[in-house]
Amino acid sequence: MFELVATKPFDGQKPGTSGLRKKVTVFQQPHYAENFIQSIFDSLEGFVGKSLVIGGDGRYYNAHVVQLAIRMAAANGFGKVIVGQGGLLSTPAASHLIRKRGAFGGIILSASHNPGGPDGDFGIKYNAGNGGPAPEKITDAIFAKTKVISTYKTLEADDIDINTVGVIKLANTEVEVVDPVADYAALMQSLFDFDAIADLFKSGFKMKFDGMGAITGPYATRIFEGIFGAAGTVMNGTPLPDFGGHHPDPNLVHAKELCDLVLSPNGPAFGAASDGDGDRNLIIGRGMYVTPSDSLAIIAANAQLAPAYSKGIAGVARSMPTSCAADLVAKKLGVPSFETPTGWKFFGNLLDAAMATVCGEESFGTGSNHVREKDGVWAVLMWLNILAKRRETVEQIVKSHWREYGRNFYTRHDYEEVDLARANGLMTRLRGSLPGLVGKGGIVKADDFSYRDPVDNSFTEGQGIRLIYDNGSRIIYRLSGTGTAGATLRVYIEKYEADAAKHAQETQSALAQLITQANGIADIEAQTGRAAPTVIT
Ligand code: G16
Repeated sequence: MFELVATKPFDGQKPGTSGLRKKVTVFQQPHYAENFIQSIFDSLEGFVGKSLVIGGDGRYYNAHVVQLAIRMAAANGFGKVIVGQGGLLSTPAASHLIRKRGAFGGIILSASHNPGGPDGDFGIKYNAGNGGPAPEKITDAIFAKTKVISTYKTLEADDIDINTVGVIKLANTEVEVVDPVADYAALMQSLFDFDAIADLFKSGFKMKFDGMGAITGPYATRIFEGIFGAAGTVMNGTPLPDFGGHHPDPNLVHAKELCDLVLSPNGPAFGAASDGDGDRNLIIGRGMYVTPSDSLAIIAANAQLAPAYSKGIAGVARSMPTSCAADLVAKKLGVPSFETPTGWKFFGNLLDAAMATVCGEESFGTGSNHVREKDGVWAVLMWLNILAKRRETVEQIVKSHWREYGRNFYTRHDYEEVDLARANGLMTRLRGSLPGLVGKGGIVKADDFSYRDPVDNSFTEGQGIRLIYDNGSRIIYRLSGTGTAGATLRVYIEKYEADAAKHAQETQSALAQLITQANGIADIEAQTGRAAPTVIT
């Protein structure tokens, strides 16, 4: 029944910012997914007889890879596999399940916010026993194994029924199929004041949540409509293999239907969306979009309104390109703030060591120590908890936050699918020009960001070029680690404004001068052939 299958290495199975992401057609090559999964197992030690959580966001090819991952886990000696019903688990729910069940780790099948369907993207990532994305020492080991792999272990067995909750035996391994929502919903109920939120809805408060045809539909429906009784809240709530044609990236461009609704004069008071695998979030109030960086700062400043955080937070962590707004809150609260490289995996040690409680990234990710992933529905519930307690509008909350702390104007310009060699050339040229930039036009620091983890002392470099100005403004350039075609250049631009009389400016105009400088310093048009960004958030 056990089978050892001969295989050959594939080029380019290097995990990026969050696991291995490629086109579905790349994953469909014979042995491609199997090679990567075996390389994960070959990089781990001591899992025989232990549990592995498996689930994904339901995108095209999920159903196939869930089955082969279960067979391979059994053949490699896991004693138990815990799988979400229908092969579904949101990324934060998978993180919770790993922690709750004391599993050895988990395999999450997702390409997150990237489009799905036969021509879309697919992805596989490994999360460790703390529930968080594998740290770099494991992803480096996995990549090394993918380069030398010659066999993988599997079982000769038919697909098993994962559509029914229950326990099935597969060779020596027990496969437990679980309700993907129940444990997660109970966790949320333990963190937030559900009674206060239900009262808010009873008072006539209206909200729309866009599941974007992806994984969070069932979670949002059970919690917002089921527990809070807010019927009609969820739109695009059924997870579909192609996300119903949506690009499940919760931003102003891809969640336009929701944003148009909420920004309209008679729209609901509050809108939110989550991405393909449920870890990102978009927060929008009537007439007021909340940037992820502001959302992190406002959550940090108001977290004590939620029961789980009522005693205060230990610290705040943000990725380097995220605006410095959260640092100002941490300073006022008298708690430390941490600046990490992009990638949720860098928050894991800080959360495990209880040095940070709330973490966030400009890339629409916010979360806390309740799991080891960012968590879209958590962020929405945190906002609902704040709204329920403060009984102010989103706009009032954001504006009073700016009045108290000042406003960090912030934008990100993405140049997608740029030719890889040209994008690398731009970064190399920029890196070379760094020493000459200091002292010009108010630039006081120009470097390539590196990070030494304060917990395990691990060191990471080459994490993004920073230009820091004497007034605190910043321009940052980095190449995305999550794309699957060419390179995506991200340019992050930030300016601090203390004067409340200037807070009402439109973001792009407030940042216009810095944007021109950012384009000029990197010579973006000449280097990439692009006159304008493809996405502005
Ligand atoms: C992943 C990571 C995040 C990161 C984001 C963007 O998110 O988990 O930590 O900020 O990618 O990364 P990049 O700028 O390299 O594209 P997700 O939601 O895609 O898993």
